[in-house]
Amino acid sequence: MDATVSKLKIYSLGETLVGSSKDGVLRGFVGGVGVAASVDSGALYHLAVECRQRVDVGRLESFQRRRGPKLCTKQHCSAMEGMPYASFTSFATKSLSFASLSPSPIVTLRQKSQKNTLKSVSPRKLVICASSASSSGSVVTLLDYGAGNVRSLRNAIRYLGFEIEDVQTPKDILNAERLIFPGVGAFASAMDVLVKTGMDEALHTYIKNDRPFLGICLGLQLLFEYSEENGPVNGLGLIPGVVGRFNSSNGFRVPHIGWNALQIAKDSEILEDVGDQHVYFVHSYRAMPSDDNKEWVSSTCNYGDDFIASIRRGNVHGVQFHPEKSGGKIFCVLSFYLLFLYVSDFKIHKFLPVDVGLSILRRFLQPNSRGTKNPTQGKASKLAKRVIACLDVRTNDKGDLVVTKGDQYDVREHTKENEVRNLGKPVELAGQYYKDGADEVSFLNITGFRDFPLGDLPMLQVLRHASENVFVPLTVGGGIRDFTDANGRYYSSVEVASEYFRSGADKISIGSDAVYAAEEYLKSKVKTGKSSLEQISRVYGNQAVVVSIDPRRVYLKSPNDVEFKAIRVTKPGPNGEEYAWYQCTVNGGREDRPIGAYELAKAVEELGAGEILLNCIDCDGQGKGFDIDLVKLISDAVSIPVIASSGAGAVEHFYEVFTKSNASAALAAGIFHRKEVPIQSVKGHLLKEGIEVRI
Ligand code: 1PR
Repeated sequence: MDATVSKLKIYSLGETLVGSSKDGVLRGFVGGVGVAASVDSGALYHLAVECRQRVDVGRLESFQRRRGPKLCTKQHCSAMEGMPYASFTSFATKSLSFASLSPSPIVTLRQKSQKNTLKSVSPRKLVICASSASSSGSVVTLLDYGAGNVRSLRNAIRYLGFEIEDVQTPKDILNAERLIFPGVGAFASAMDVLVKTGMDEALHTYIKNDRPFLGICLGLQLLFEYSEENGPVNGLGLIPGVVGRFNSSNGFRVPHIGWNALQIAKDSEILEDVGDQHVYFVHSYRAMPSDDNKEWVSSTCNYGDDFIASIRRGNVHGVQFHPEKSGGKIFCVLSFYLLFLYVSDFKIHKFLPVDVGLSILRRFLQPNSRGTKNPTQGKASKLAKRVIACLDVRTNDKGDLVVTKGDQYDVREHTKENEVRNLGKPVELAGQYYKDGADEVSFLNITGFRDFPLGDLPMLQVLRHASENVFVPLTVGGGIRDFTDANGRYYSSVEVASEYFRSGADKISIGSDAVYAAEEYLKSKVKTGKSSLEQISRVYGNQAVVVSIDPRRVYLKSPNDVEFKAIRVTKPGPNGEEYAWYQCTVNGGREDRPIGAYELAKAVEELGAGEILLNCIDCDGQGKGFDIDLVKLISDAVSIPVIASSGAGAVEHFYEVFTKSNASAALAAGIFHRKEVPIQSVKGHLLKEGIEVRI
């Protein structure tokens, strides 16, 4: 028996529990459930702790499925330092005999000699010794100037077990032990805030003093001399160079959205575990490597030209990509020990997976953590085609928020009850698709056009919960528009979008309101700047705004029969028609509008859309493949990325859409929900056929 256990690392939360024991009972003050290792004795514990904090039933359930504790050696234990929680759960199978967690109490953990059983202890007998925040090594300072969504980053940091302290004043920057600056929004407004608050000077001093710093995306760009974004606008001037816009004239779509490969230029330390795996980028501006800044550049990425993907000098790091969104698996040597602990027959044949992006963050947060010495060599070489899982969400007749899926947008069962088809729970499915390798997860609140999204708190809750465990981009759509509620309170579309971003969305998707905006724009040829699309993309950047198009095919005898763009279709219509145009609809396909998908796509690109989600009502839920004619038409018409959607029924359909059109991503719903085709089979097939995907 361990007579004394002074320090426990709790990996689910990563919080350090400081406790002591004369009788084998560990005492502490943390919340959550997880796995713990005693740093003193090398003993491994399973741990359930709840203390004045919300019980996360989902986690609790998964915890209870885990295998019971075993002893491990000191060596194993120290090797576990820095391991993310995800690694512990993968091989967990067996149930623990745990006393139930009552709503109020504290620690329920006891180690007994040899048997290592865990026992519930009455809270009365326990002494709270320390809060996790008292361990300064686990605190990171975040410079969030409130211009956008940094919830994903917060979630990722917490997931890795770190506490966050927010910068309130320039002094907080100077006092930070470790500072993360996740720049979001536009360059000019970010610089404006920094200058007005005096944080620019504090950042200068902090970085000049080689204090631990990680700038993400705009947080990297701001270190350069100036940016061409709405400028030129002066930056912090710490790194020689200019931030300029990608050039879309050479056929590369802007924004650069998706998973691209890094070329490591020098020892970057934080990228050590990554090798040449894909990481997630979403941006329209970038800095270029030059002789003047080459001492800084630690990796580049190619997208038309080589641009700076990361910098490093001493303790100062910056990444253009998003580690917090670059979930995905690498195999970590350290996991060997854990596997040893959890696999009873000791047949160890492979290493456990660790999230790519999170390992980058972890290396910054915990520089001495040990990862794999020789990064696993992936096959990443260029921008990967994305595979997206889509969850159409709505309230069913019982009032529960469910994932549903229609056939040609009809989501009701054709039974007497005519109920809404229920294919699962949104948060669970999103988590599952993340684990299965989805490159993005989209939530479409399909009744958002009639229900006010800010009144739809369950949907916001879904986002909040999903974003805690999903470390790839989350898009949410439905009901994004200006709104006046029953009390006469007016909400702008930016407020609605902001609430979605705050709740965990990385991108928002606009359907009906974008159609009205495009119609207006085409009529007047004037950009009023007042549409939801224009306003949201101005505040959050166009890379954060997707326009979802719901067109329906209308066959024609002649292309001249309509004023909108018509094409010769591959398969003639029911009466032998050789042409069709694609008529846009609003309100979930319920209302046809006088505008074609082609005209709409071009208009919304001009109005500030960063990406198009291209559905097709005819193909939706049919499983017969994407409408290649439509996807080709739209992906050739615009220079922003296009996501092909509707109709996927087999792995071959993904190959077809990527080889016959310029789609950047393909989205499916039904086949994933019904478990007919796993995401990994889609990716496996694409890889086999020579199409680069993130593995
Ligand atoms: O108009 O801004 O409120 O946004 C509403 C959003 O909800 C739009 O993006 C619209 O596409 C979506 N929506 C509205 N009604 C429905 C419906 O199905 N009744 N779903 C709906 C659209 C289409 C796809 C679907 C693919 C793939 N769903 O997202 O997931 O077709 O399906 P498949 O792989 O099974 O074929 P606003």
